[in-house]
Amino acid sequence: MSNIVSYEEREKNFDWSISEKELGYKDGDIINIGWYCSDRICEMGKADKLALIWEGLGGVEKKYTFDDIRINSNKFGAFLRGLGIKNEDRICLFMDKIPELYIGFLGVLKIGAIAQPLFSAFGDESLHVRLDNAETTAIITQRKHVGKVRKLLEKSPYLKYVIIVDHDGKKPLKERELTFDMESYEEPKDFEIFPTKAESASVLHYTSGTTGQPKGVKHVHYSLISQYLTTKWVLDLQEDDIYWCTADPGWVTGTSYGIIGCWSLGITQCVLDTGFSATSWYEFIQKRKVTMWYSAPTAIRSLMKAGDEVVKQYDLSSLRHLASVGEPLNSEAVIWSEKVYGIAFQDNYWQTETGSIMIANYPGMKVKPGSMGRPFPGITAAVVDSKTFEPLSEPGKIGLIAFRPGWPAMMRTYWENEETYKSKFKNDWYLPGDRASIDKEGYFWFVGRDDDVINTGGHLVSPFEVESALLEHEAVAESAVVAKPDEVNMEVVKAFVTLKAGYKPDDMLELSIMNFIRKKLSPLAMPQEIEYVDSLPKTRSGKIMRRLLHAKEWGEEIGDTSTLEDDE
Ligand code: 6R9
Repeated sequence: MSNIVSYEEREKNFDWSISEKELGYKDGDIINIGWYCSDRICEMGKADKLALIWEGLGGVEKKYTFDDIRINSNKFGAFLRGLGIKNEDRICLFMDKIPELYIGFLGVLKIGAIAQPLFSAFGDESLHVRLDNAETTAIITQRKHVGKVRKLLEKSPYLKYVIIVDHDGKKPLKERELTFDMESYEEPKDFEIFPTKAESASVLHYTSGTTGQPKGVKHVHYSLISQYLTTKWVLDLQEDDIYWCTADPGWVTGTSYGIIGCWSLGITQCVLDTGFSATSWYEFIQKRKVTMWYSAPTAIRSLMKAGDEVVKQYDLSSLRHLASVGEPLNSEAVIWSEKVYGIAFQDNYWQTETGSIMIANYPGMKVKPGSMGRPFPGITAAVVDSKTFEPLSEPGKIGLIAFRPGWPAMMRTYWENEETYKSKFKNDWYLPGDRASIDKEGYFWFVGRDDDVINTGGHLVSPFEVESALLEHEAVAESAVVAKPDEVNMEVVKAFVTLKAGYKPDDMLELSIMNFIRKKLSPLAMPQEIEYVDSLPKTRSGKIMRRLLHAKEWGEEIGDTSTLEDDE
């Protein structure tokens, strides 16, 4: 049955209770995402339906039905409970995109604990600040990543357990390390799901801001109400779809839509746990007969670069609907995708903090290439003046994107940082920190971020975090980090550094600094260029003027420099 109804029709009588009814939820009921994504689907008669088709390096394949997902997430839950882990304890999932990541996520939620997924590409420093902030009790990981965890054990007394899901018994375990084998662990009898309620914490995702350490965005089980309905309407998932969300669950797209949305609808999804290449992606779509594909602009631009010819070598006729999120999707990419795949990528906009899609193009709506689309029904969105926070009524005027709080998946706070959370609200609007304009027909057009956060290939990198890490390099005296333009990733990290006396500004040192950041933080946070300078532009109060360096990189007007330290 098609989900397609016109935008106007849906907008007219919208109420979130539409979603609650479909999920059989009433105010005050128990609501547990783990149960909704597995047990409930089995109870609906889909126990034997495939939930996950997983493919790793060399074409290795694993398949799980919804009943397998139910049983294995119960095993995870029982194992963690056996260790004394209770509801609200933070449990970090630090794995590649292996089945244990997806299933373990539900297991953590089933015991009422809080899932804290982190990219397995993170270095020990990135990992440490996030575990430290959440005072995480246990980390679930793979052999290949244990080395990074061992580095931070000494300074992480709260971290009681390091759980390895693929231990082969060869190397001895160290302090606090345990093994858990999902397949061979005995199925628990009478496993009881923790009776979480709407406001019980579910997921803690870390996101980067301009200043300060990364913030832990706290979500609750009630977020399901938004995630379910946006998946159904925007991603348009239907009973026989084969869905492919290319996002890693270390990123909110990989949990809200790579686990919760699709499985709460009982849809089969496939996961490819190998690096990116145009041929391997097309081959995957052809082999798995993917019908719905949710990806990101950087990947689409890389596919564009690979060219039209390679597309013709594969049968991609299974594709029915394509969507994109994370960065601006330029109209060229929309038009190109329509040309080569016969259907266009449809853009949507949201954030870690919003928990679910807020502005979107979707089936049943006229799509305008280059626009993010219109607010999801039930979402009150505006563009407001940056000083008065009053909505700008004139079409085409640029202002700050603003949402009226109250949709189910909205974050409930930043972990241990209520002050910053509060600072995101002005005049009863939640401000996501982006600029846009709205046209006559109510379509939103993205303009840019309102802060210095770098969006590289859809991943937010804090200049502050990179600058702090740079200062730990023996040769660096001072640093300033900005975005520089890049054809594929839109933006990449660039660092300006001044050196300590005795260090030569040469290529060897540049490589050494780059590698230092890659290992400490992540490959994405690694500067793609280091520019040596004698001094950095600063304000009179001593703040580095990143804006000035940014403007130079982008060939923009420099603007007001009245507070600059060494202006004449
Ligand atoms: C889901 C996700 C959020 C930030 C957001 C904005 C940018 C997201 C976009 C987009 C232009 C789009 N962003 N979608 N910019 N067009 N369709 O991306 O979450 O990692 O928290 O990033 O990404 O700047 O504020 P998150």
